[in-house]
Amino acid sequence: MELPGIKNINTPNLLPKDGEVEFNSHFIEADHLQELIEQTKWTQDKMNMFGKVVDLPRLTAWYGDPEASYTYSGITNNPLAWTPLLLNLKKEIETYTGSEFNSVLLNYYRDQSDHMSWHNDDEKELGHQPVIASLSFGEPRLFQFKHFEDKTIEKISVSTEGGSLIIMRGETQKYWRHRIAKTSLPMGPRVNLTFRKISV
Ligand SMILES: O=C(O)CCC(=O)C(=O)O
Ligand SMILES: [Mn+2]
Repeated sequence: MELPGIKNINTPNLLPKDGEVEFNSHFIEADHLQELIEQTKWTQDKMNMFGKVVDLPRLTAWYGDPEASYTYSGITNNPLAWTPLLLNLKKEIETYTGSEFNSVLLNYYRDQSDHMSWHNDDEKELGHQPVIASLSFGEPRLFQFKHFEDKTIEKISVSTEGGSLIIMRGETQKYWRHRIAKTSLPMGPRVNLTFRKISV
């Protein structure tokens, strides 16, 4: 299912320059939404917003190899041990991408008000030109890219249907920010898995 006004096209590169974002709208047939909601040890993290401590607008969890600890928005995460499902999904994505991952950040967007603001994943633990593979289950949400400097380029939008995969490579994190936009359309749950390789 696509969001109104968005026509998804499978493409080796969504970006016109300065990075690579591969989009595959039907990477996986199986729907693991309920399993992931129920089996994941979700955490409600906090963030600092204009001097106030508030809840992050989504739930998160971090799984991976024991040594793959990671600092994200000022929070240090020690990974939980891989579940069989997460390990299987990791292997499928490794085979498809030809890249290796040692951890996964899970994001649980409970409804339309959960979101993720503009950011780039350029933490030093991810290394130079990281490959980040982002797999989605559940409701489609608007995933957008915005160039850091070149204001003549319009935002690029895809809808992350259940089973779709976005792979960010090359200079993407250096030149582009991305987000999951808030929406006024009523939305059910969505779970997203971003596979990463943390240097240890
Ligand atoms: O939920 C998504 O698709 C995006 C997740 C993301 O950008 C992140 O975890 O850094
Ligand atoms: Mn990100």
